[in-house]
Amino acid sequence: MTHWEDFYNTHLPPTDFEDNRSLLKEFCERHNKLQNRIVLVTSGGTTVPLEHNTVRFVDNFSAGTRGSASAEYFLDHDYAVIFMYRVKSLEPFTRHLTGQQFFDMLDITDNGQSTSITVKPDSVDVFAPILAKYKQARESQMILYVNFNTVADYLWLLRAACECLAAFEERALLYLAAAVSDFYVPQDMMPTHKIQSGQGAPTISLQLVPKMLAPLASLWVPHAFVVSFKLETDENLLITKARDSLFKYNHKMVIANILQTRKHRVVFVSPTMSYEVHLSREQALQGLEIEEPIVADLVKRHSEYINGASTNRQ
Ligand code: 9Z3
Repeated sequence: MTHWEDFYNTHLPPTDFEDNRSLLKEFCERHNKLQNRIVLVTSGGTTVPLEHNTVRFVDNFSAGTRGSASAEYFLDHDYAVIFMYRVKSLEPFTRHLTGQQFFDMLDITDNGQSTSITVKPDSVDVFAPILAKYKQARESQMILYVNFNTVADYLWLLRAACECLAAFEERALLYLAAAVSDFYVPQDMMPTHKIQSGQGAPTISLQLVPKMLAPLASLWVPHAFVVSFKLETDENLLITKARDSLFKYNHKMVIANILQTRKHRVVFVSPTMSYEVHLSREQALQGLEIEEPIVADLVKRHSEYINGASTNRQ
């Protein structure tokens, strides 16, 4: 496996990297001065391009539901939120109005002189609270959006965000819900142009992506409350793999989930305990989202962690 430092030495940052780095710096400095709590929410799947001029790529499953819903709940708990997401995956607030839903809420009228667009009366009740919360978050500058496509984009942004979050020490929470590729084609092993089918079926050799949780938890943000997600499809592996990850990277919490049941069941695994958070059928039917209790539980644990740290320092 490539060492994490070699990865940054051999992979160019994305073209908009410096712009995003400035945005991250400015956002973090402002919220740190205000002594706010901050959370980095990663969301959506990373891609692995197979060609430099990318026509084909390998993708990781994630719609971005977990991350985008959680970002909204963290805002409700007064956290400043860095929402780092895959381009075109779900985003906080707009996630409630996807596809044609939004257009179906609107009316258009044309009296020959002017055209006006209005929200249908029966849609106002749905749209107004979402819009109000969105406006509140944007106008109070409590949320910053940065996005990625490839696993390399993601890893560059992740490190840059951590560099800015380090100053928050225990007040920073990292909520790593993005589905990050474990395998990739290194840039120096990738063809420039589209792979041609005329040359026969290609054999594509994937390498292991370095595990960035290691430097992240031990070097980049050693005082932060770091929570990672573990996605499995085999229930028999779920808890063992979550424990392995905690043991290896020494962070605070792994939230384990199975692909098919992720919307109504997760298991919190910490070094000292494990417990399940789940939604009943009735709760799901009432429209409750599992991200609400997940975030509420983490906010409580984060508070205990911050309080513990200040007691230990006295
Ligand atoms: C998750 O396990 C997320 O909960 C989901 C959310 C991706 C399942 P959706 O976006 O799905 O709501 O559709 N994320 C972590 C996935 C991951 O790649 N984790 C790595 C692993 O399991 C370790 S950090 O090895």
